[in-house]
Amino acid sequence: MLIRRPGDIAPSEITAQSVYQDRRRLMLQAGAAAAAMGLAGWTNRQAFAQTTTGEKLVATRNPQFVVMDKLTPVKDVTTYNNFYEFGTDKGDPADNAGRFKTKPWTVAIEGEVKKPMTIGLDDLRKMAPMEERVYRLRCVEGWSMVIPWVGFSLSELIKRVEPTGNAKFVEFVTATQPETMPGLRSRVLEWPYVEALRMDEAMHPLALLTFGVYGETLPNQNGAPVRIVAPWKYGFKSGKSLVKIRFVEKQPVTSWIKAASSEYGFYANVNPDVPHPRWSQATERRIGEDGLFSPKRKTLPFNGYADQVASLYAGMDLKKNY
Ligand SMILES: Nc1nc2c(c(=O)[nH]1)N[C@H]1C(S)=C(S)[C@@H](COP(=O)(O)O)O[C@H]1N2
Ligand SMILES: [Mo]
Repeated sequence: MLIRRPGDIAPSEITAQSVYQDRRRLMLQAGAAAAAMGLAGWTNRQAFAQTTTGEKLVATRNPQFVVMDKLTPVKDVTTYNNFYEFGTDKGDPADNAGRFKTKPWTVAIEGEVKKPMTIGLDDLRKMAPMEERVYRLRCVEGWSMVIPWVGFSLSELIKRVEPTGNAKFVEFVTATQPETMPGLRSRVLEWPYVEALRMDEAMHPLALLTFGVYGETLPNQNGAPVRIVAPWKYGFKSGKSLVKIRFVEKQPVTSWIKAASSEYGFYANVNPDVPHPRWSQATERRIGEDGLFSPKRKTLPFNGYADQVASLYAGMDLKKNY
């Protein structure tokens, strides 16, 4: 028999991206049978721990944007979250985001553009072909994940709305639904959660307008129905549940800068050489993989994307522009 027990399979083999896709197809065809035959356990859980609301998103994997690290199990991706609008504990978003309303959904695109528009989610999704990309995500708190997102480059949207010469920054305004977001009652941050990128950063092909994860639409706790992912920056730059994209001339004051400008800067590029004032950023813990006693994992400059993005910051002092 070719059936092997999970214990016989090397972890690297189990979670390689290609295996994930093959397994996904295989499991869809023969999920129950495979489970009964002994491929159950965490293989199955990893493929299907997705929340029940997810719909399949057809996407083509773009190998140019796939890191080879082991994928973080979907269970961790969808239950260990930062989404302060739903509470500040890691489990709060998964526990509290169930009532969040994502239908109907529109995104207003305004400011310094020739073609401002308010666009419905379905039309937004059709702006460009969906791709699957595997990115590292590094939170400023010192943990990281490896996540298979679904979306397309934000630049696709930007090109269509034709920014004027005055557009120097892009501001992302995220949802506020007081009836469904218990965290809005707390004053940890100023709401709405606002983030921003410089125009050239927003145009970089890595900056992903993201609609899904693990082959399905985003769970609410991950920023449904549409969010940004800028993988070379600390996770807080990647605003969830976008309702407005504004093109502006002046550098926006983001929620985290308002909350603590000495701790969180505008650029927030992942940088092991620039410690947070209260902790080092030299190492990280990979969620779902590294335990308390695992050796420290080195954090990479620009989260490992230096080859692709370092030129955006040529001549800039990245200690000053943290
Ligand atoms: N609207 C909003 N977006 C947000 C946050 C938030 O609290 N509110 N947290 C950020 C932080 S700190 C991180 S690390 C990432 C986490 O994304 P994930 O939960 O999908 O891994 O979302 C970012 N986007
Ligand atoms: Mo974060």
